Amino acid sequence: MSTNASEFERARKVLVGGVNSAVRAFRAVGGTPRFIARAEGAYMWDVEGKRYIDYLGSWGPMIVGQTHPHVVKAVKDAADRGLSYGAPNVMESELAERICALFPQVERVRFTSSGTEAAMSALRLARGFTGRTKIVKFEGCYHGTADSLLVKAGSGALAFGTPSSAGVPEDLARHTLVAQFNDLPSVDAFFREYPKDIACVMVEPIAGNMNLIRPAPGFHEGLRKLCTEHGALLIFDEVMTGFRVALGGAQEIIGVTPDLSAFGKVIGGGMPVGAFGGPAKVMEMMAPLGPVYQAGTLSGNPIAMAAGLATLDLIQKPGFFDTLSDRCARLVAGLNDAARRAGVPFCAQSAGGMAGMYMMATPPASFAQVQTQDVERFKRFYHLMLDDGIYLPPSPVEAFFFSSAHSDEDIDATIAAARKALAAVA
Ligand code: KE4
Repeated sequence: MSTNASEFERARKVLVGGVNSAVRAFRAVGGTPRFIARAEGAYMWDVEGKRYIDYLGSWGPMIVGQTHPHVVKAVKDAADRGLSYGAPNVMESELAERICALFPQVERVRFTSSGTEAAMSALRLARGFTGRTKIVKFEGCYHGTADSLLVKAGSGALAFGTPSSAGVPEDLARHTLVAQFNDLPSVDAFFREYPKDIACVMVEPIAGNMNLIRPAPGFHEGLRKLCTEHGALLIFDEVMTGFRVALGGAQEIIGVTPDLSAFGKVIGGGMPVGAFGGPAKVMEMMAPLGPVYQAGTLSGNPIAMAAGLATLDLIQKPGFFDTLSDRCARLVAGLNDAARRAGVPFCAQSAGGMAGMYMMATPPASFAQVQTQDVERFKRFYHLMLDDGIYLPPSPVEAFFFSSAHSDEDIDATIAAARKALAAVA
């Protein structure tokens, strides 16, 4: 009988680190990754048959839970009509129409097969549209694995201590200017130094890859003003926050309109999808209309489009996000109560169906603050929760994800497990 350990040993013989995405390797929490055999609703089962309440949700896409009948049927029906055409299909137009209707400044969309491609292409478009080379990103924000963006990045790059990846030529990395999230003066300083050289400011509007960090009041209004004044494009990377913190993403909550937006995760419903979009006058710089090239064999794949459309069918139902937010907030309140009962410096917060938990007394407001949490105590907490059947993202610097499939019993069980785990690490 296969075990997680035996499967991990087998995987490491043919897959680097035994995984196909670095952050899955449990290196930030230690121990053996769980090899998942199947998932359903709010649950995943590993190869040993152990059930977990799933707060990973595939790192965000599974907002309606796993194997939702409406999504699975759409995928099966699409599969019966062919898996990939490499030619336009009407579902691409339908999904793009749905996105344009939800994001008024988005007049044209381009689908890709990952959030990385979406962010990378939006970045290339900003450089092509402005004719400028430098970009501003924020320490701890993660935008996938394009070279220019793997400079002081978040997510696994941060967790593993390689925020600036090897293999990115210094000649390229020097054009990536790294500012501090929630610190407008750090952005203003770059615009003063390079008033005509900055193509864009790319930001996670609500940070999720240095754990969840909310924007300070006025932060995004300040970015908007600086970009407008200096002719740079403001790019909101909503790969994680789009259709997750609200139907209209973080920009619906914040009330600031970017020039370009990147999307992913939820709009694929678990299938490989990314997208970027913005005003026609900017987007039409993209091939085949303009000189900025981009392409992808499986972009707009019919199975992925079908999964995304079916997921949007469900999350666009009236009241979906109110209910999701309220229930996620109930979980968070229970976690904070558990910390108080245990007398442990631990806290949690949520934004719609996205949440963060921190081994520190109050939620962090900056990259520097999130670095002060007690990582060793988090690791012990993590494994106590995992052993108790609660699957959290395996890192102290990742957000976690709630779904419409999580029941009251799941919430209560998670709170009970947290009370035990926090008492044990007190
Ligand atoms: P993908 O290339 O992984 O589809 O998307 C990259 C990306 C871009 N922008 C944001 C804001 C993101 O959060 C991501 C991907 N998020 C990580 C989790 N923190 C994906 C998990 C992984 O790397 O395996």
